[in-house]
Amino acid sequence: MIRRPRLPAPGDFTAPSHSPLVAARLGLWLGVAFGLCFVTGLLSHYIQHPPGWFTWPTRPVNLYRITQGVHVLSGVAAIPLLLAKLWSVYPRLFARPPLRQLSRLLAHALERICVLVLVCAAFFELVTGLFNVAQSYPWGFFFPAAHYAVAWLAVGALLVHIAVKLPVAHPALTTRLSQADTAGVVAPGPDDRDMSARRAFLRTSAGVAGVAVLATAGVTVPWLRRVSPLAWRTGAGPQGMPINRTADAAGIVVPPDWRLAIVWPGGRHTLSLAELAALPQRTAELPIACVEGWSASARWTGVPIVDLLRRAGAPTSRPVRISSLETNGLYARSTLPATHAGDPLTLLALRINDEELSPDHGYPCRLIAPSRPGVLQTKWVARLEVLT
Ligand SMILES: Nc1nc2c(c(=O)[nH]1)N[C@H]1C(S)=C(S)[C@@H](COP(=O)(O)O)O[C@H]1N2
Ligand SMILES: [Mo]
Repeated sequence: MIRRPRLPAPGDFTAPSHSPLVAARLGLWLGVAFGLCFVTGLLSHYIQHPPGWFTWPTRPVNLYRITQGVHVLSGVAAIPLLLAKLWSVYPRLFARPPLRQLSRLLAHALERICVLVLVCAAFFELVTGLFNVAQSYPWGFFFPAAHYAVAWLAVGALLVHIAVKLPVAHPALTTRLSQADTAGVVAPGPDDRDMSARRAFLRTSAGVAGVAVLATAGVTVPWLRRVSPLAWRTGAGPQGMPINRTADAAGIVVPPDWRLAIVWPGGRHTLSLAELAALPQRTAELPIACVEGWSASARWTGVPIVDLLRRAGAPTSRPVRISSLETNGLYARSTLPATHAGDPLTLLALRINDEELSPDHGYPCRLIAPSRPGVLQTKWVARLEVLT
């Protein structure tokens, strides 16, 4: 007899990992990872595009290094957790829609659309983020803008999803997975075997997430570098520091009569490199913390921006725009908020690790400020402009 082929139903999938007990726990871990990733990502966005109400502290000097490290690592941890969660719940795809009752059908459809948006947005964020860590942009859109916009989609869909699933997730989370631990007094029954299979699945998922984090963490945690195959950037590069954009790639030609210009409403002052080098210098250990996740620390020596402004007679409690010799790069300019401009550790650096800056690190001088994204540490500086 030939059986008519039929679509499977959720009940046909009998692996113990297809269980709300597993899905809810993975969901909780994913919620934590996504939450950390979203908050740290939002911070990074606001630091680069500050709304009027936003200020970012200059201390500890490694603050941005830490928040951006958390951003990249929580994103990396979310990848295996998301795959495990999808494996756990995919039989639900075959649940029959409740066709009889319009209101239930609508609720079902809305829930499905929300899950679809959530999964697509989450994959988009994790995949584009991973490519960004690898500094590869095999697409036509501008990564930061797209990554930021889709983050809101993901978080909106996530909140709706949590609200809808709470009635299932809450009892699932409060049911212990270890009831079967009767220390071998009675032979384990089928339910006990399911429970230990679920525990093993969860342990494996957490383990894979942990390995993925360790494999990436060396980009930002120096002592993990030896165990991190993905930490290929940190430590490489001239003068012991990685380079994102070389002087050649940026088309930098330093004119022989280069002078730093300091301008403010109603005033202007210029200095040659020799004059800058003759001013009192300050040395500080500060990190470059790239938004892509790699970071590395160096000893920088230069003149605090606040001292330069004071000597020139310019106002010091204002934001300062830093412009470079670069004519058409995305990061040719940056703005120091007033808090950073006034901090004595915000340097116009002339030296790195006791050597003159190499062309790739920003010769003749570069900005280096505490707790600031790498993209805003402008190299090849030509002009400081005090804004009103
Ligand atoms: N003018 C200019 N400054 C720049 C950049 C740039 O492209 N142009 N890249 C920035 C980025 S993305 C980073 S991470 C740091 C890297 O500094 P480094 O090459 O000295 O390590 O420089 C920043 N300064
Ligand atoms: Mo960067």
